[in-house]
Amino acid sequence: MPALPDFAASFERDGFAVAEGWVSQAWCERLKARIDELVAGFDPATVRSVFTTHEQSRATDRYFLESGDDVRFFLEEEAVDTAGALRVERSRSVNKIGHGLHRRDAVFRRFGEEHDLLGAARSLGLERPHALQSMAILKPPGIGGEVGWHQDATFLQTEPPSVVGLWFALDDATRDNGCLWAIPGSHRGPLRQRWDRHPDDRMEFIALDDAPFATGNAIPLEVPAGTLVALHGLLPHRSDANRSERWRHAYSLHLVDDACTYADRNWLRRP
Ligand SMILES: O=C(O)CCC(=O)C(=O)O
Repeated sequence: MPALPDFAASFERDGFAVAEGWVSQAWCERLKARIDELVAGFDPATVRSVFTTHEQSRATDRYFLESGDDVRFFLEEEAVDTAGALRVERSRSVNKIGHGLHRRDAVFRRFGEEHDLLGAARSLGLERPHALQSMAILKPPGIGGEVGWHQDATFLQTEPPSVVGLWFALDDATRDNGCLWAIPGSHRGPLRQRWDRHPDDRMEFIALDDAPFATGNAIPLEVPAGTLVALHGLLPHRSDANRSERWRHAYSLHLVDDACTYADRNWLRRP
């Protein structure tokens, strides 16, 4: 793995840090091949959840709530018709696979070990990093949906906030195929909302601060395959829909600091 001399410094300054060439082409291909295998083996009829960060309805969905330590499939919003039937071929119907790939899938587990992702998180300030949630994000050509502006600390809550995202481009990510966008330095702003799990499993967004995100300062993070993008948990980020002809696969791992208190109200029960 390449050395990362100014990685932590830019992470602190901008709220994100970019390391091109961190993952070999061979590993990118291996992870994509594993994603293809998983998709080939899944039965769309079992899927009850359509992923979108705009919608609270997913909140009531047990399939989602119990995915924390499992390998489950979430469909693209546009992939199903009103009767729930697939409108596109299965290979392009999946939005993401989550949220326990890093524990439950041998290939993703090996990837984490070989790349010392816990060490990477320590270098970004986590004292006792705990890899909590993982996602293979497929962003299929033509249909891959947008992800709205959000802070990851909304979805993985510790006191104080500690979540860090390690996002790996498995394909070249450009504006055309829905690369990440971020607002440099905006991780110094407050957490805007929390996504709370109530004792009855109802989920609710709780407003904390109505300061708008300075989206006018947003920049696209166009990166080649093999790039690691580290994201501070308070950094607002998003991605566009993929209306291009090219895939935009990514793997995303979220870690929290076990030196901080993990809130009971998190959607994800710690395995
Ligand atoms: O890959 C994307 O489009 C969004 C990823 C993201 O928001 C995350 O990993 O926190």
